[in-house]
Amino acid sequence: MSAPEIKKSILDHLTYSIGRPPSLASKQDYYKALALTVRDRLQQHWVETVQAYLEQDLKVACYLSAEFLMGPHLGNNLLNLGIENEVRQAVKEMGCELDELLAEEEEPGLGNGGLGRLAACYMDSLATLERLALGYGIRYEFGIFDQEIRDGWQCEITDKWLRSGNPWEIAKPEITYYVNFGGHTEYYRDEAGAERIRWVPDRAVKGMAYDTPIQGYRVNTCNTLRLWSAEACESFDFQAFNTGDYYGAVDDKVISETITKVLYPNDEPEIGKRLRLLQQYFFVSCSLQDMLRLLDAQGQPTQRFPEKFAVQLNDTHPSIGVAELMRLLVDERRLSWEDAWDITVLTFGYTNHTLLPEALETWPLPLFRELLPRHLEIIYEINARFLASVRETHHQDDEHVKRLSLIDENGEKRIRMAHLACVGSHAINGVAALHSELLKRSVLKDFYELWPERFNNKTNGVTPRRFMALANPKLSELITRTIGDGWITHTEELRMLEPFSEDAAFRKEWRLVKQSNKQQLADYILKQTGIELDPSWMFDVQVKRIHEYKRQHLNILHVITLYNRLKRDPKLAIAPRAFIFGGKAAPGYFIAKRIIKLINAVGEVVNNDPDVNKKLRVAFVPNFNVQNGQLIYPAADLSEQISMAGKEASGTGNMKFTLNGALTIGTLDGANVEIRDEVGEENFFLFGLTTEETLRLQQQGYRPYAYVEGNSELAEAIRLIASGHFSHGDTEVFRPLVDNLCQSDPFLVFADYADYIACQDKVAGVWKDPENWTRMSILNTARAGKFSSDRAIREYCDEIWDVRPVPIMIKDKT
Ligand code: NTF
Repeated sequence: MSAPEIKKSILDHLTYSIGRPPSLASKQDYYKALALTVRDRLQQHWVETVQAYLEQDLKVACYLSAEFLMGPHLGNNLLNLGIENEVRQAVKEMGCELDELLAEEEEPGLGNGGLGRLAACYMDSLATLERLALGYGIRYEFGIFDQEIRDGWQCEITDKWLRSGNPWEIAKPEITYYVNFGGHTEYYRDEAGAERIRWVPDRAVKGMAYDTPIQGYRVNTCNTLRLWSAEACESFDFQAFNTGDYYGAVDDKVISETITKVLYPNDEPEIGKRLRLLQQYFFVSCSLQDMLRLLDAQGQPTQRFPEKFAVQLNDTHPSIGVAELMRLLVDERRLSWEDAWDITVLTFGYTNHTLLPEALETWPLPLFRELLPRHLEIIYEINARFLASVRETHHQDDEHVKRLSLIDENGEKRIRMAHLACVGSHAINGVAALHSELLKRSVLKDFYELWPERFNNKTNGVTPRRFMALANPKLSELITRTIGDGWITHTEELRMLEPFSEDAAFRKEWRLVKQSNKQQLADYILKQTGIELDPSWMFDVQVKRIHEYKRQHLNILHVITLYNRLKRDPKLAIAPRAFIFGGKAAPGYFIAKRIIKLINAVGEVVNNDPDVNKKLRVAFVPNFNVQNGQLIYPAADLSEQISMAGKEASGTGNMKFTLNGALTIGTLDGANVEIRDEVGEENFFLFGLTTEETLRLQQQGYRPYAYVEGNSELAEAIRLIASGHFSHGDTEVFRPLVDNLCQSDPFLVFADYADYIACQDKVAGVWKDPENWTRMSILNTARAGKFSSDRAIREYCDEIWDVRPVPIMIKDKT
């Protein structure tokens, strides 16, 4: 597509789609006209992709996820289509700057963090690797809240991402499904006189599809992200209306539409929320009905379902799908239980994303019975058959059987969704080598002993398109100029950079790129926070959800330690550092919100004290999201991956930093272990207890206060926080945090403190030798190829889904 063609299309869209004469058009209008121009192009590819699917007997990967954290579409689509230069020129001729139009896009924040962003990276890789795929999820009207910082505290602002419309989605009013809730079940006799069960629901909502095209990088494959939006079945209950109950009539509509209103802003699920269960069932039912419709449309028998669809459960959120597919096959399609079960297990795969016991989803039985009475019966039946087979073939004792049961009978009875997912899937995986091992040893041990062959590891990955080529154009240009552009789809080729780590001229260029990225971030931070950062300082960055297990408070204890050292001796020669934090806390997470306040409070003191602010600064970047993440990762020198060992399933931010040449300070947790293996231990700053050591320490009876007594720097830091030094004398505000650490410290912050500080001192030493630091930085990028989501998706496709590449030809280019 040439610049003149693009220009014409934009002008056409201004006239015909938006209805504004160019002289009156705003930046937002131009952005939309450009987005529609790009979307037209995607649609051509999309139509060809769907055509290939219809003509050939192909298998599709269906990724079921309650979250898709896509980030802005425009820049990514221009990159993947390879038309950025043409578009830049075209809009320039119309008096616009492309960067200004890019800034007009509201990011669709339909996810909390790692889990939702992983789904987005996987969609990019599936299309780029020319694998047919459907992403199925929820079209939340309000995504993750926008975070503002007021007086150091997090404030949550509703995310109205749809307020100016969404040019990337196409509503498909013809693709709708009914989803039932509530009511009861009853026996009846079918035509043949056989006794069957039917569900008599007392409510229904309609789910409508909104499709977003997902374009692969420089290929013709364009897949679909299909998000479901809930609508009332009829806008009015006419009977209620006629009897004069106007508000009652609208009520049903309001309740129905509530289902897809808002994303739950917790990265670790909270238990027992009724609307959350409704959301999960709603999108899963729509998605499975959609697959069955696609199967029918191709004239395929139901038995072939697993040959046509591989359905991956992104955590347990969609795991009700196991019971729903059984219901659709047994109740609606009248398959035998045994046939339906074979189909179900062959179809599903389950990915676990967390070991935190409080995050394992369970639903109270009464709630389940009220909303999904038929599914409860189905789950009972699955459980009965499962436990019978366990008793029979594995001779398990009662205790064992109890532990495996889909129903937790300790206290209030609850359905264990992870157990349902395990029983209903032929493949079960964790998201990093360590995590997959720990799964087998802890939360899923009993299932592993039953079916070791179902367990496997799929280490996470991130897309190098968005997180390198798009986010870091300068580094990408340098790399491409040096080793060619093959790395964008074959990140293992980054290895070719290794010898250049010994090339002083190359190192200088590498440093200049980093410097320029840091300047850009410093400009952004100044604008957002008023805090000035010097790009010649070390940028020490921790961005991720705020969570105790991720230990942002360990990081801030290091800041306070340096502050104390400088206060004691203002002439102390320490390497100047900017500490950059970012991340949202769940609105109801009391301690996490106080950690944000503490970071800002320490920042206020440090940044305004002339004794220290020439060597230390602290900035909290508000509203960390995909968009500003793309500014942050390329500007980091040091990546903080300091979770307590055994708690972070994988992490994916760690990979984004490494690919962009940051060095990591980290524990042996999640994918850090594999990052260190790849880049070499000499290029990684390791500290902290191992998983085994943390378990041992906690078994022995961990006494956090002993560490305070044994370490004067730690004691001083804690004393300062407690004394109100960072809170204008207020000794109450951080008391819950300090008490929690001193009395229980569930994530061993104190136990790891001394080793962390020692390691940070080592970091500072290495930083003093810029040539060596740069050498290590280059080697980090060069050896991080494994962490591309292309590698991860190839493994899923080859080892779990059996989904092959299908090159798409564009037949008629007019
Ligand atoms: C997250 N899990 C983990 O906490 C991260 O370590 C991991 O990188 C991502 O998943 C992606 O695999 C969750 O968000 C959840 F919901 F499972 F707790």
